[in-house]
Amino acid sequence: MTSAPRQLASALSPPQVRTDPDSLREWGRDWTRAAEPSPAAVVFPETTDDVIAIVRLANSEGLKLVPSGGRTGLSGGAVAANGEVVVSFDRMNRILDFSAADRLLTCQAGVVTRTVQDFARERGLSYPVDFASSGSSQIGGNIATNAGGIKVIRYGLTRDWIAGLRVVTGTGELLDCNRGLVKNATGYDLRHLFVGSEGTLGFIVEADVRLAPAPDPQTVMLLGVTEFSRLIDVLSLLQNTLALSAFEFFSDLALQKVLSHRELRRPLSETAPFYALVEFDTVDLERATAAYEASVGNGWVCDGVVSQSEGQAAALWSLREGISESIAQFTPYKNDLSVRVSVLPEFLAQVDDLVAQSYPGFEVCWYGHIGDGNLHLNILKPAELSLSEFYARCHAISPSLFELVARHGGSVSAEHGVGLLKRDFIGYSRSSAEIEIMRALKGVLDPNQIMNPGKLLS
Ligand code: S2G
Ligand code: ZN
Repeated sequence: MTSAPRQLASALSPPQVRTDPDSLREWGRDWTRAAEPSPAAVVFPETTDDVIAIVRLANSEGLKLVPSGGRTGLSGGAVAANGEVVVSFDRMNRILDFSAADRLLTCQAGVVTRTVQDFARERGLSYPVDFASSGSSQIGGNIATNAGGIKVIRYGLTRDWIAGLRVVTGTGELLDCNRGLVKNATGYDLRHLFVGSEGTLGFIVEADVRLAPAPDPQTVMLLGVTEFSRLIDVLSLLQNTLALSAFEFFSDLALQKVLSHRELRRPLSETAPFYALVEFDTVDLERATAAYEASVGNGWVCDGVVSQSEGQAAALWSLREGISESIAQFTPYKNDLSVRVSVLPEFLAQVDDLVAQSYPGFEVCWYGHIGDGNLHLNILKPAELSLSEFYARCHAISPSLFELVARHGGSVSAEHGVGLLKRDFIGYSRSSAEIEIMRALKGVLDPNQIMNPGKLLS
C-alpha cells in the first residue's frame, strides 16, 4: 500500500479506506468519460471530525482531495485522474433534524436528493429542486454545483433553498454558515461562496435545507412546436397567462432517441421539429387550454396533449427526463448554455446556424430548460468516429460557440458546473478580474491547493 492510503488508514478505521481497483474505478469518476479514473485511494468519512482529520492529513502530507457525492456530474468535477484521494460522502447520509416551524431539514451532505424530496413530502412539504438524476445525486453535490433542473422557472436553483451550511475548508477549519437563519445581516454571506464552488474551497458536510409547501395539483401539457423561435412565443404567451411550474423543450431527434430507447409510441399524432413540455397548476387548465388554442391559431403549435392523471403527467415527463439516459450510448459532446430569456430568439437563430455549419453530418440533440434560458446542446458521436477524434472535432468548434454565448452575455456552463471540461472556457463568461478574485479566494480557503485541484480554475 503506498504511503497515502497507509496514512489515511491511521486517521480513519481500515474499512473506511479502499484501494482495490474496482473501488478506485467506481469512485474515481462521474458521468463523464473525460479522463481515466486513477485515484490513490477512496475514503469514506462517517463524521465531520473524520473529514477534518482527512483535510489536516492532506495538508501535512501533500495529498490532493476530490470530493465525491452521487458522481452524477457532467463536467468531470468528481473525476480523480491523477492519484488524488477521493473523499466519498456515501456514509455521511443521515437526516439530522427537522423543524416544522422553520420548515427546515438539517442533513449530512451524502443524503440522496430523492430522500430529501420524500422526507419533505411525507410531512406535507416539498423540496422543489428536481432533475433526472435526483435518485442518485447527493444534496452535497447539488449544493457544490448549485444544481438547477426542471422547476427553476418557479422555484429557483439549489442556492435558493440552502439556509445554512457546515463546511470544512481546505485548511481544516469548520465553518457554520448562517445556521438556518432567514435574516442575518452581519457581513459577507459565506454560505453563498461555497454554493457552486465544486469542492474547490472546502467540503460541504451538512446543510440546512429550506422546504416549500406541498404544490397544488399539477397538469402537464405537451405541445408540438412548429419552429425553434416559436418556443419563445409560446413561453411568453403562457407566462402572461398563468404561473408555470416548468417550461422544458426538446427536439424531435431527442424524442426519437427516447421512444426507441424505451420502446414507446409517439405522444402526438403530428410530428413537430420541437416540443414544449409545460407544467402548471391544474386550476389554471382553462387558461392553459385557451393559450394552446391561440398558439395553434398563430401557427406556433401544430398539436398538443394534456395529462388527465398523475400517471399520464409522469408519462409525458418521462419523454423529457429520459433524454439524457437515452442518448448516453452515443457518448454525446455536451454543451450546457444559458442566456437571458429576452435574448433567446436572436441567440437561437444564430446558434442554430452555427451548429448547422459546424457539425455537418453529426446528429444534434437539443433539449433543456428553455423557460429559464438554459439550452442543452448535445452532439451525438457518429459510430464510425473514434471518441477521441469526435471529441477533438467538437472541442475545436467550442470557441466559436462560446464566442456566440459571450456576445449574448450568456454562460458557457448554466447548471452542470465547470469541473474539468469547461475549465479552459470560463473566460468566455467571467472577466479576468473575477477569475483573479476567485483564485485569491481559493488562496485563502485552500492555500495548499489540496481541494479538487485542476477543477474550475486551472
Ligand atoms: C437535463 C441532465 C444531464 C444531461 O436533462 O436537463 O441537465 O444529460 C440535463 O444533460
Ligand atoms: Zn438540465
